Amino acid sequence: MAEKDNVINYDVSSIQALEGIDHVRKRPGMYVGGTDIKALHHLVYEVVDNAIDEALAGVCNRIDITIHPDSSVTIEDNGRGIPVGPHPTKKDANGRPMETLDVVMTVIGAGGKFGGGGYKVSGGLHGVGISAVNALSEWTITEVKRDGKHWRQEYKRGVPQGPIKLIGKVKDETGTKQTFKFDKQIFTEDIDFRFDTLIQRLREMSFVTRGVTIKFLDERADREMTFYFEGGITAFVRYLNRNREGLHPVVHVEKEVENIGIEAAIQYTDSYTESVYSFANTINTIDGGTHLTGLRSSLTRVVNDYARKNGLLKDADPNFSGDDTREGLTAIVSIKHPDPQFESQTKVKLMNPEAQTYVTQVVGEAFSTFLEENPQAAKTIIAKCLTSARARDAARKARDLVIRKSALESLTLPGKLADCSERDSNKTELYIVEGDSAGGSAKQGRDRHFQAILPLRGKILNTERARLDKILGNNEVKSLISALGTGIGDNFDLEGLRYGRVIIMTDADVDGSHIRTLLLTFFFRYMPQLIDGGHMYIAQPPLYRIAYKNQVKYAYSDKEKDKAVKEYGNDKVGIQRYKGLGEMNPEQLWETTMNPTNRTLLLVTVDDAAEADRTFDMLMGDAVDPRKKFIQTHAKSVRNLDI
Ligand code: 0RA
Repeated sequence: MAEKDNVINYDVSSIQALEGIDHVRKRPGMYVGGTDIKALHHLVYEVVDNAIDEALAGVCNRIDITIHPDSSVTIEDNGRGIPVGPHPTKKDANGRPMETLDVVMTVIGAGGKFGGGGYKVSGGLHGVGISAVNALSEWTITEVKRDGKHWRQEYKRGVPQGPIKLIGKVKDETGTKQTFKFDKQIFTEDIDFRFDTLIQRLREMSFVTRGVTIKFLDERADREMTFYFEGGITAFVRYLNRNREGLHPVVHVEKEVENIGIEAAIQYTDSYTESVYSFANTINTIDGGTHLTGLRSSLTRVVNDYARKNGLLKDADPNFSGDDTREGLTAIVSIKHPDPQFESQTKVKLMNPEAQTYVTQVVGEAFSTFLEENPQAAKTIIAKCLTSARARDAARKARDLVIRKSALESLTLPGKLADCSERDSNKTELYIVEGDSAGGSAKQGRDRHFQAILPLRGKILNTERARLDKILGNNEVKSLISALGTGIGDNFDLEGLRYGRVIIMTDADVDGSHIRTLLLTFFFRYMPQLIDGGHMYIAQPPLYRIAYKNQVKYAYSDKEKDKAVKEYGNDKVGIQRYKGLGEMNPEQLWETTMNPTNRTLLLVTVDDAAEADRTFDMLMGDAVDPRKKFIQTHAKSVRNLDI
């Protein structure tokens, strides 16, 4: 090779690509936020985000996500397909143009969308693009259908394995198919993709990306779910209000201002809670931000203006507060911004100030027009706000009274509590157990010296639907509060806590997880200090008992069960699947779940609890399996093998 070529070598793109890949692999934290399970899921989101971008550009209406048995993941879309052919500027080691597909897949920071106009809105991981996913994968196989051709390229740890191959012809089809296997050299913890985590994210994406069919198949467990939403966020609002009475039809507005897409859907209901969600580039901004502030403040302003103008608020009446205009409000605000600024890398709070200005403007205009054109609805909404304002005052007084009373009652311990003898709360534990029969086993199996048992009957009161004064009147909740000894709400005092560890022990089934969600929601809303202080835990009962001759092993996952069976050599192994805690005798429950030397406890973090709270808010119906209802009421074409 001529010397001249070597000079060029120093700044050619393929070398930049190699250095970039190296950097991602050395510093995954900078690109995907670390190497934990959250980071692992980010890999999928990043690729899906790219497909969502195609959908948002109006050139893709199908996204299929499949987790294979080896935990490799395929994401296939029918978008335009990643461009194939020589790249206009990037050069390879010999000074020749690089393959565009390789640039998109390997050059860190090249992003994807260049030249073709249109902005990237889905806000992939800090904008790093699929090249970071590729770099963190043991292997990636990319297939592109574009311009009548079907291409295939393979990468190992981000490096192309030879030239791109033409593997066939296609008719009019276009699209991209990415399969990647995350690299165990990078993700060294024993982690794997979680169906529920992915489904939650995909569901949110489908709500804010209307008209796209998102199919998710988990081949590891043969579970499948498909989302399709024609109505976008209007359907989302209807879904959230499925068990509430809407006071008027959903108000929907969609407008573009200064290249920023703004969409909102609003409906007041007869409930007492506010359910408002905000999205920026399809990402659920769980900590809100400027777009959410804009939505809320514009509603308060419009309601006050209308009420004054129409004599519904008298001169002597004070304005409605934000709390008054939010009671019973269900709303979604979703913005598509070419340059979203987030407070942190985890993208939970939007910071762009102009988003607030434009949302206030667009929502204010639309909602004010709606009130003018629908005086009957306007009256009902304002009557509701008036009631809230009055009730707020009365409720405050009533609440104080109930709290004082429950503080007094908390001096007497509930009858159902099987207390422990130790008094030093640094050493004690309270097991909150679902149902009387499991409670019985736990009482017999425990170490009564330091372990106390509180059985709860059935599902505790649905905390989202009721007001605090009602919740405090619920017997199960009352006994929980008095057993803990801390008081509640403003009167909460951690000093009073009678048990250093509060452990939720429920069955490993759907009902069990429902009850766990309810309890976590209750603690999150009314005793967050317990979670903050690291006092909340979740017990981990085993799923299987595997007996072989006179040996016994317990397995806490299917993987562990398979491993144990293999170790025993498969023959004559007795496998018992525990459907509930009640199926374990007291000794087994002690050995597997309560004995500190054997058990595993999960520490509940504020994140977990917030997640439960959101799941609860978004997904829990009162009676019907939420997913079932979700599918029946809003999806047009849905298949679901999960229920
Ligand atoms: C670069 C440019 C264009 C599209 C894409 C990348 C693209 C990337 C991914 C990743 C997964 N699916 C994808 N689909 C498309 C624009 C192409 C054009 O202007 O024709």
